[in-house]
Amino acid sequence: DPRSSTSYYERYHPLEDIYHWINKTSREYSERLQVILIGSSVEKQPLFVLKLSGKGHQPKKAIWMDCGIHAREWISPAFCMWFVQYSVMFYNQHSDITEILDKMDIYVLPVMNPDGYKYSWIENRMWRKNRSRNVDNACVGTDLNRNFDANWCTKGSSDNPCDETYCGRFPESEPEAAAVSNFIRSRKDLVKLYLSIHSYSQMLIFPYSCSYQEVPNHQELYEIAREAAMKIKIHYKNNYKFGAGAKSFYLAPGGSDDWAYNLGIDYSFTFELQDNGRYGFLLPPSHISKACSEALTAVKSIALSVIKK
Ligand code: ING
Ligand code: ZN
Repeated sequence: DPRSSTSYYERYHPLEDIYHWINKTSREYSERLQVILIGSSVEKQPLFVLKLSGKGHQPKKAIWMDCGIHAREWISPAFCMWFVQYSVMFYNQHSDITEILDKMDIYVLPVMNPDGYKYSWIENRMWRKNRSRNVDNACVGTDLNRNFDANWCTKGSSDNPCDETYCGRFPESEPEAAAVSNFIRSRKDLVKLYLSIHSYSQMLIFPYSCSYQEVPNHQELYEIAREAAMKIKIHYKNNYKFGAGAKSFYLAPGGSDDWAYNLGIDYSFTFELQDNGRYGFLLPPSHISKACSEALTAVKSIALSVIKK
């Protein structure tokens, strides 16, 4: 059909399509991909992780990457899908992804918040939180990126269920956050790099966001982020800011990146993809290709930096 000149990866997809894609892709590339069920959401949607691996013996060091913590950030699940497709297509063709996959397994969770994502397609395009009910409050949803155990529910989050940054009843009270935490804890000695993909504002953020304190390897994280941002600038002429979350941007306690860092994963980054606010969360499909390509450049740059340590 000449009218559909854009590929599957240059469109946004509803939740059911993403589940179908996970199934199809894992069967098509069974040599490279394994599906792991790590838990389920409040509304009992499965949380599927795709494990990407190259050649070589198990167990290997690993990279974790999650997308779609926040429902309305549609470019984020689109990036996880883009990344998986790129990896399986260009393994053994592009030296960078081949080297990465031969040295590290990559766990990709395309949609951490499936209930919220679905809700953002059907009911409210600007929904952010998950869809958990509160006992004595009509307001729905917990902010999953305030529900992790890192200075949980302090300044920069809210204990009011009606707020967008509601921290939940206790750390990991939400099944989506608990599933991710439990899975990573169970492989904590293997996971060397934690990546969490959000939008928007074009930033590469590293710990801490939950306090103004500087982490011990701040300088190293700063250099890794700077190099990744520089590559985006060179190849895509786009500007990404970078820095420690709270100091450079704003306080955000209970985030997954800080939790992962405190668990002992020394390389932990949150990406904020395109754009800078022109379209915000409503990034048009025509921008997916460039947004994902530049983010891919940054992911590869950071992964190769970590491998070289
Ligand atoms: N931003 C993230 C949030 O949870 C973040 C991540 C943390 C950004 C700290 C900047 C500083 O607020 C979005 N867009 O969700
Ligand atoms: Zn977000």
